[in-house]
Amino acid sequence: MKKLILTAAFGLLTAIGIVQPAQAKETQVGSLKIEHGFAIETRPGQPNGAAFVDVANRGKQADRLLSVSFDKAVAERGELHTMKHEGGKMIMREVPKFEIQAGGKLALKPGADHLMMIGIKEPLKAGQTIKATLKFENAGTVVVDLKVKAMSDVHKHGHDDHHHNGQHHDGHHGKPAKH
Ligand SMILES: [Cu+2]
Repeated sequence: MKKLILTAAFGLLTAIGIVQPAQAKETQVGSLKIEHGFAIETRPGQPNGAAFVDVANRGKQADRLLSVSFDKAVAERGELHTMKHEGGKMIMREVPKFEIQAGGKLALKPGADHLMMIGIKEPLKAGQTIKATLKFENAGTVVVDLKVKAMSDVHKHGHDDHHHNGQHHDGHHGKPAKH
């Protein structure tokens, strides 16, 4: 009981912005559990960035992620992106939604489906925590924390990110990538 009260108090303080949790925490909305939210640090002048979350659906009904948005001080807007092989290249495409099957999980990751931050205001720095607003068809709207990770922390997890980041800058988002 005591723990419950403390948790509730902490949640309230977090909601009004007094407590900054050190770790991006998991968030529950309806039958969805959202966790492991992160974004990748950006270089000065880099216009766009990528962010990721895991969404587990413990319900009996499928749900859909319809949109993502960010604090205006962080990024102008957000898009849902997927990666597709086209003519031997990986191309990013905006999609209208991501499906989360009943009992299933949506796992966004570098080189695959991701959240795109368009029009970044200040470079994202590793260690920072930013907020993203996710809008689901059934579960509604929820704000989640995204921990900003260093590029080097993300790259060691797989070779696919390389293509991903290359495409971010060679593709419709502008500048060439430097590695
Ligand atoms: Cu993208």
